[in-house]
Amino acid sequence: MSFYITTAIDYVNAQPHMGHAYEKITTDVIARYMRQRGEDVFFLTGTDEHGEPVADAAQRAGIDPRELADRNAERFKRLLPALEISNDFFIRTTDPQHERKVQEILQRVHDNGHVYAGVYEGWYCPKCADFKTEGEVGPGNTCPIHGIELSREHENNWFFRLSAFQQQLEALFDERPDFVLPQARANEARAFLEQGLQDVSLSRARLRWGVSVPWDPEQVFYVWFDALLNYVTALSYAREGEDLTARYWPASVHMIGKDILKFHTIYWPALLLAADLEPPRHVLIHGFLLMDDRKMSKSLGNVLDPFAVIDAYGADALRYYCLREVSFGQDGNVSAAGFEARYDAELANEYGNLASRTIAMISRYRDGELPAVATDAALRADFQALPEQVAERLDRFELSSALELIWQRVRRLNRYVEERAPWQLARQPDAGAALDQTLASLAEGLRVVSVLLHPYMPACTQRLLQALGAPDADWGATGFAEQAAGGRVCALEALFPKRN
Ligand code: ME8
Repeated sequence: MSFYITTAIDYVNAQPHMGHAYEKITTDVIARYMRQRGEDVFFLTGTDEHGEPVADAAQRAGIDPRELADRNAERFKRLLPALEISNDFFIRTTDPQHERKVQEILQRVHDNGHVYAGVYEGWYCPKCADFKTEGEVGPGNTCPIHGIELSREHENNWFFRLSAFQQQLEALFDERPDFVLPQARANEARAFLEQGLQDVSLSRARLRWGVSVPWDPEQVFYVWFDALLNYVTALSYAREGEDLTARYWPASVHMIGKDILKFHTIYWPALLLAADLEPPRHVLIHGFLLMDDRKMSKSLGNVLDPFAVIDAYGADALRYYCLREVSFGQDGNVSAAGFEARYDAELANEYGNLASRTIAMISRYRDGELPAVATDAALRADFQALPEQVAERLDRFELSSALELIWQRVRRLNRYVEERAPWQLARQPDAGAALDQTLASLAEGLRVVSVLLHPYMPACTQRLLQALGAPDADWGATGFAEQAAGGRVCALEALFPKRN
């Protein structure tokens, strides 16, 4: 089955911060899990380069928007391999192929009768690039997200007949209770819909930095329509000489943050219907990373630099921390102290140390030879239903609770070492068989948790599986064997070295 997953595309008005990294990581966990399951996955991410957010930042920096976009897009692009993100393509909305396709699709929306000329009179936030309804305006006519004063706009532009899609969207929400996930976010989208939809501006008259409207080249498309369409346009040119649209559309999952829910759960399906395209299967909404209970954002100046954390501790540690510390779907505080605590206690100690001890004991007591004996039935029983339970959660995109289940088994293995005390068995001349069973069971448990942890921490789990002589990280390898396969272990450098 094809599985197409996307992240939001990031504004290039500033450099990437931890919130951006978080969204890439969570999406990557799902993409890697689906590949483990043998699905035909396509994973898209990229940058959103038009509109006021970028044009205004470029003006403040005294440079051309294209120069700012080129400079910052490069940084967002560099973040991906640094975080071990397995995306299949990186789209920039300034790609000429994207721009042409946006014009083609929106021309179709126009020709289908969903566009008309009108006058926009109301509030606008240039940072959100959002025309605010009266209900969305904060006290003193401010933006509730950015806290800045909104501008009063009055301009002739083209309108998209969003209101005409009220009933179709209601039907979509009725028929597909999992269209928006988690459920609480679906309720939020539904509440917006129930206020009654109003038509929205499709173009901007005063802005030059955008895709020009083919039937009125004096105007550019409103950045959100240009940006949303990336999910479709990318498929037409991501692979040279090939159009992947039929293979991957409709998208399986759009991963986004909660601040852009309205655009993805209301505007986007309506626009797709207007363009004779199918809405995506799921819009999956994550919460915000906070620092000291405030949203991390460039304008608030409280950003953690993901590059610095990766340089110091590696991508796996950052990926693990984000998924473990913040319950997926909710907001959560992150901090350097919190990161270090989990790094020491969970990664270096519970997992890293378990791995080094296991390999060291097999080397010392069995000369690196894995005993090919029956594994411990009691330990095996504790792993019995694990793959199914993890899959059940991951199929519902419950990323943190799946990780919690796996981590319980990491802890179980640590207890097993203490219970069996292999160093004592090694000193007893008649305990050879017990020691064989203990080492084989430990290695098998470690192998299973590592396969399950692979989507979360791809690099260190791969290293460990190699060292155990069992590199297969596909889903078929998640079962705890009754009979250990044997083989040899090799030396393993510390997965999570002690911090200085
Ligand atoms: O909204 N914690 O771009 P963007 C978690 N270009 N996620 C966060 C976050 C935080 N502190 N801050 C931002 C845009 N995000 C548009 C999207 S999609 C067609 C166009 C998330 O750079 C945010 O919720 O402001 C969004 O999903 C993504 O980062 C990009 O935000």
